[in-house]
Amino acid sequence: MKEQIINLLKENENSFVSGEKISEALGVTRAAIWKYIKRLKEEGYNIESVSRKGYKLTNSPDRLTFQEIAPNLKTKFMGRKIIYLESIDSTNDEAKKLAAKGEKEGTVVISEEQTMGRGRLGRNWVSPKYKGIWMSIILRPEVDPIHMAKVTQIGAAAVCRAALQMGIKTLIKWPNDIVLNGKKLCGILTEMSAELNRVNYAVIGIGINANTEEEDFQEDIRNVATSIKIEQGHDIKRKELVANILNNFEELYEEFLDNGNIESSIKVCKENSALIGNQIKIIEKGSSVKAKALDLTNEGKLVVQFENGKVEEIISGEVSVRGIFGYI
Ligand code: BT5
Repeated sequence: MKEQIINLLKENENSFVSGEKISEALGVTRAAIWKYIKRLKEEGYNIESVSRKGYKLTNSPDRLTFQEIAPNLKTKFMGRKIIYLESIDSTNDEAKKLAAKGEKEGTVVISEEQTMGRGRLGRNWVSPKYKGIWMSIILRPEVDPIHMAKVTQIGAAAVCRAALQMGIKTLIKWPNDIVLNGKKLCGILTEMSAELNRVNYAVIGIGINANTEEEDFQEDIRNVATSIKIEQGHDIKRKELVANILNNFEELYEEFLDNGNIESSIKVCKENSALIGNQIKIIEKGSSVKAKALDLTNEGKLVVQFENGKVEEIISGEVSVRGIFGYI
């Protein structure tokens, strides 16, 4: 009911809607409406109430609900259902549970905070309340499971393009990071359930430090992590960024559904690469090797040249990449 009331007020944004009209349209008493309005105000909606005139919506909060994201959404199926949570352990875990129970492709789980946000290999992901975008998209691609590592590249390209549409120039640090001014802004975690030749479902988790502040990052990651707010000095509209990401993600993902083709995503990843042309360290299972990053293949593998001159294509798997002197 709360959602219906907000929709009605949004249709008439900046003008009054009488209690009587809401009551007739939605079939609830005026006392009930008043209670819902009170709750909406507590959630951050600015609603003026004037006797005999009714209610006027003057401002909506930057909450990541479907109502708030939908006005900027241009997708057919991505994000057409958003499961909005105040708090959860991990949106990837929640999305996996829902997918296992049959939740459809394109459904997105978003939480205002994660109490056990996860990175790769059981690492921790810091996810403070209302300050970031912590979301997971459920996918059911009819492609061979060998293509699934590419989904992370699609996500990276979608985030990079979406940020650019808001004037934020980021770089993609293969395989799963987006960096802003040399520090980590976003991490991506793709997980799947598959049989030998069939994907049951996959979940792509995207974590973005949108309005996170320096003190939200513990000491140990403060010199590698950043947020849009830290870099730009002001808050950004998270709901707009989410919609932009979903719009871009759907377009790039539809290309992928054609037999795992990620040409457009790779183009974005190459043009905005933080690594190509640079000396890097490739870290796997604790040991580190120096190399030069040369290129990305159409399959999403990183082409590197080791110090002995040998050129190799590496797959994302359990690899981390660092710059020679620092994070990139
Ligand atoms: C990642 O792992 O970068 C993947 C992060 C995915 C997070 C999303 S949020 C929604 C969904 N639900 C989840 O539970 N997860 C996904 P990895 O490459 O392993 O990097 C993890 C490392 O990044 C940590 O060990 C820290 O050093 C650093 N880190 C932790 N929190 C960070 C943050 N908020 N911003 C930047 N760096 C962070």
